[in-house]
Amino acid sequence: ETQYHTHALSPNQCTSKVRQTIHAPLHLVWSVVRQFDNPQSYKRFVRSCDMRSGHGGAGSMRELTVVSGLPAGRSTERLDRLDDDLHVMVCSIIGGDHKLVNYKSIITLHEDDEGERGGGGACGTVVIESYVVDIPADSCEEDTCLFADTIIGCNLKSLAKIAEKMCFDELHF
Ligand code: A8S
Repeated sequence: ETQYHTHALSPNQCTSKVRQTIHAPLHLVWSVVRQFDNPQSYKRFVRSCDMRSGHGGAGSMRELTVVSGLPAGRSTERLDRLDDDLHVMVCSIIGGDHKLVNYKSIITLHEDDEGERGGGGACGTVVIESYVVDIPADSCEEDTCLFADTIIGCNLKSLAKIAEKMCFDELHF
């Protein structure tokens, strides 16, 4: 679980990790996460996503516009790696009008057999998202990580809700 989440840090950078358990099978969760060209399906702070190059494979670039009320308007992001076998996705933020400079995130999915209820088989997924980012000159490590952790926490909670609904719908309809 931890092998992809060990980052080399420069002195002015910080890193953190957010973990979310989802009561839905890995393939369902991955089907949502892997769509680089459709982040707004679960990231509620994203207003729109325009592809600048590629169609969602490694090397693709997207430009996001963010919903109002946040200290940012847009973000330019690149998909560095998408591994459908290992369930690893690596993205870099390469531009925008926000304070997350040199941001790089890694998201991995893992089958969760703990908490498995008798008979039903494994139906759980653990999502781990970690990142590295520069600490702005006018900020500190604690505030920078709190800001990013809060956004990622919201994203992963929303992802859980959507995947759990997909799982429920698959079983009942
Ligand atoms: C992600 C993670 C983050 C996104 C941040 C941290 C962002 O989209 C928002 C506000 C900002 O100030 C920065 O996986 C930025 O989306 C919601 C525009 C990059």
